[in-house]
Amino acid sequence: MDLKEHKAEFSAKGYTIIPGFIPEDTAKKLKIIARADKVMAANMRSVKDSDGRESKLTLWYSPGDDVFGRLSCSALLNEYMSCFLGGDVSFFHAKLMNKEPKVGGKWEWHQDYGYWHDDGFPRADMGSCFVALDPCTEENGALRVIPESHKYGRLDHGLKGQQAGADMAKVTQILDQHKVVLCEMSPGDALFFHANTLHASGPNTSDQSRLILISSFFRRDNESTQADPRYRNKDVPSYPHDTILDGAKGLDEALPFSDETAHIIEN
Ligand SMILES: O=C(O)CCC(=O)C(=O)O
Repeated sequence: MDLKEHKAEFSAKGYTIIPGFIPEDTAKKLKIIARADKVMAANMRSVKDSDGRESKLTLWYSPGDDVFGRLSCSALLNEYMSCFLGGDVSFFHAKLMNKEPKVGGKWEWHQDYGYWHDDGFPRADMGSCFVALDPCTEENGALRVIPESHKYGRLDHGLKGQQAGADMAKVTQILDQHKVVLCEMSPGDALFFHANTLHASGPNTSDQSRLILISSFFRRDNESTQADPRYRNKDVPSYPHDTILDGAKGLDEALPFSDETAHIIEN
């Protein structure tokens, strides 16, 4: 599929998968860097699901000149996201998310705009790019999406475990109309999805980890009405897509990491 076809799919279904968005060996090197990254580990938080199982995530609001920042700021990623959202985009945040073998938790059905709305973004012109660094399979908790759910507008969200979950009565109605798609992915594949697309994932019952990077964006004409600089347009560098590994290091400890539990976790 070319970019035009991916855009048509994104618009119709609320998501599109780009196989081999980064080369598989680059994804594997990113995984090795993440595994050894002491800054990532020091800024990692655990999020409990409604069964008490934990997922781990490290989230930052401004990209550094490291491999993860370079991927989030790749000119190609920016071009795709701007195309899918229909206008120039700003970086919002990025997060490395790990579900450890056997113990990693599930994520409830939710829309990202379900809680990003509370950060003052006027419209749902926002989206994310999920890049697989490990294989994502049903057993280790691959993402599931509900095609076309982005067309239903923002649903109410409440707390489930330490996660924001969408109103299940509404989700059930939507599920009556649309069949869930399990997004099994290989390292290097990218899933672009709209902020109103309902998504969830199961626990990791396998003996393989499930490490991924999610970079999130908002349209520049949709920055938050709040003064908080984390939610306002940011000027960040743009890197050629094939120079991701030139930032051959992990996260810088000076990055603005999330140190509070807004967004997805109850204090
Ligand atoms: O890691 C996952 O499986 C889901 C993550 C997610 O839904 C999110 O960050 O919004």
